[in-house]
Amino acid sequence: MPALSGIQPTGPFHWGNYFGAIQQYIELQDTEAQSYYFIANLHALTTVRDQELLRQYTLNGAIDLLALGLDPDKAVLFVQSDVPEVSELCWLLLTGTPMGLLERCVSYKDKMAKGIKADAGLFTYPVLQAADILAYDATVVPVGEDQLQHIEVCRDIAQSFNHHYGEVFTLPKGKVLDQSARVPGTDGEKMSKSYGNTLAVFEEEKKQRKQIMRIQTDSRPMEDPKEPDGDVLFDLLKLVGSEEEISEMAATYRKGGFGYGDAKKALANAAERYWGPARERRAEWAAKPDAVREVLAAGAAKARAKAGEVLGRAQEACGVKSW
Ligand code: AQP
Repeated sequence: MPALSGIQPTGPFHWGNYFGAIQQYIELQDTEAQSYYFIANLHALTTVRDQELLRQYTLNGAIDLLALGLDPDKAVLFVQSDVPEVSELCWLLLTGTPMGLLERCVSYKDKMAKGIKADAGLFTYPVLQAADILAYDATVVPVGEDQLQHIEVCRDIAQSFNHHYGEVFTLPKGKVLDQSARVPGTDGEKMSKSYGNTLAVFEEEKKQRKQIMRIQTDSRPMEDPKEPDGDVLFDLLKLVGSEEEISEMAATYRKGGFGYGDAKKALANAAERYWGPARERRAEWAAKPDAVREVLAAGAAKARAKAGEVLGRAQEACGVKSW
């Protein structure tokens, strides 16, 4: 059951990235036959146009994953652009992808609705993503809920290719965690870099505390008892708090008469306890960038070997090889 997932280096990773996806990578590396995780710098090109920044974010993304517990002895960690076979596979898939399939993608439509300028890269993003997944015969794709539709698109593309040319691709399935499939941001919407509502995983303590203190809360009187689930402060506390803290906070919400300021302080304290050790591990990896580059080079070599095999299969099947 090979697992695969990618994450864009478009800025510091946030709680949504971690609890929706990265946490699953760490768990799966101990259970899956082979896991592949990559820094999706080709996808990031649709939003990051500053080459130095993209380089920095790419290396930083790898450092972050290592600090959060990704173990290069158990999982293959690499940078997307180091595996050119995937871009070639993407072209083979693009030629059989109906426009309508991509036009229905919600994440594209959401970005358009928010006034984000679209280019062909953003529009065809799900096809490159399909190539990323199919190139490794991945069966399990750990992601946040926002990506499930893209995995369905990947299955559609693979099925149509298989139907036309024979059984070339393995069909993948998305895997989401019920409790953190859609982590809310500081405004209650889905936490997302492009919405400016993120809490960064490796934020400096004081800054994170300030961001938490500014989280938007509802305007109901503090005296009213409240249902904790669905409240952004409580939902975030459920991710980083201890069991005891969570059940105490739930009881406080239900009783009423408390200040949101206290809930925010409790959340900030729990967050610091949760992220503090990873921040220290991050400093250790950040001090040895060449060791990180070695990990990525070794990962790319393994990834290329597998992607080359699958690309060869696809090329044979559609007649652009052995002519
Ligand atoms: N809020 C979230 N809750 C749960 N999972 C999330 N993911 C992202 N946001 C949430 C998951 O993180 C993985 C990497 O996603 P990505 O490469 O799309 O990362 P991103 O660009 O940082 O995600 P954003 O912030 O949502 O980006 P934009 O604003 O560009 O769309 C994926 O598995 C994703 O599901």
